[in-house]
Amino acid sequence: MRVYLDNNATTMVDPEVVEVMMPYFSELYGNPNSLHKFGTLTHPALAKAMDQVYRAINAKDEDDIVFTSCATESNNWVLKSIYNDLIVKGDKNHIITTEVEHPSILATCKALEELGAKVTYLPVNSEGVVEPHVVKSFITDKTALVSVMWASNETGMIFPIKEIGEICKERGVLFHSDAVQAVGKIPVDVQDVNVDFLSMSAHKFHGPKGIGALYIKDSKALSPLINGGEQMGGRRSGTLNVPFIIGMGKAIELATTNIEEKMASIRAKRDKLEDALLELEDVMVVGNRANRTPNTILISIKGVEGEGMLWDLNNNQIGAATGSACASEDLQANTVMLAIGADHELAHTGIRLSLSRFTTDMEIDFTIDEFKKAVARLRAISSSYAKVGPTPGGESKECELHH
Ligand code: C6P
Repeated sequence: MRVYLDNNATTMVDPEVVEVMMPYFSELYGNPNSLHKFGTLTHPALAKAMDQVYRAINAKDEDDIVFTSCATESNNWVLKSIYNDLIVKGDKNHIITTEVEHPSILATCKALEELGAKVTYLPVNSEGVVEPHVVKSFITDKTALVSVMWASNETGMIFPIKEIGEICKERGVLFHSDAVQAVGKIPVDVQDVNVDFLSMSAHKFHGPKGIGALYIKDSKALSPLINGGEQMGGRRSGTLNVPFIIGMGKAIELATTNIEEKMASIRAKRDKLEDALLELEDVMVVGNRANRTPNTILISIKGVEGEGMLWDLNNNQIGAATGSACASEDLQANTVMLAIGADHELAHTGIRLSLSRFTTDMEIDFTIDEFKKAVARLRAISSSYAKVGPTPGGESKECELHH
């Protein structure tokens, strides 16, 4: 058996999604901007896909959604264009974000700091979440944008987006949320929260890689990141990626239809896995499961290096992660665990397990067995665990780290 538990990195494309995309490669391959039938024949499916994305997040106005190549592009677009529009050309100088955002936010902020922007990286609490009063206390008259993720890719913790949105509205500050790990996993309704910009990515909800979107409330002005032709109203140029947009539409529709039922089914499997792993001595899961996306567990296993654990699981046909896929090659400590106060040793013990609606009970049972065996094998050869041994009374829990 092979078990894929890295669905926060990417997901399998749903076969139903592949099916709707297929005709748009070699049959209906026209450029939608062409005036002949080859082009215009793509219009109905594109309009349907647009509608599917609108419905999924309850966007209302025409032109509020712009397709991009991925969430990294959506995030870069918002930050760089706000910098140009309100900092270079306006009288603001400040952007607020958090210490635990995805690198597509953090690295972009660092680049903007080099150009002269002032960026505040907000600390998070012991569960890895930024608290609304902290956001409020850092907003000044010079703040152009607040950017806070909807849910963490590392821990699954859901952020208080509604409250933060209200604070931004009161203070007249634009609010962006990177909702990559929320859309398709939990309900996201842009009418229910005050969010001006929202990033999403199809490959996180069983759509293809290489297609994302940016929701722009009331289609507000945002200078383009990519200049060129008049596609997407000149806001994002480049020939439309027809099959991928159609795939994203179908994928978001499948993920968000009866989402509560889907969440309950994934949550039951996640909780079964988590409860079983918490039976091990000296393990800790970051964050209260009630406030997490239903598919995610970030577990720390005392005395077991994350990379060693991954290697062992991989040898036993289980794909997991130590954290964000784009930070995994250089064997960094888990950045969210560091942000919530773990020391370097502990932050190297994090393992992220992320399920999907395709994860089966059999796969969970198999993972429980293999995971427990791997922990026993690795602890037996761990010099630090062997020296100190289990913590007396080291019962395991779902918990908060304390600074
Ligand atoms: N996170 C992970 O292993 P792209 O691939 O550009 O569409 O999405 C980037 C991105 C942006 N924001 C968040 C919160 C994300 O989780 C990701 C992708 C993967 O956690 C790959 S690094």
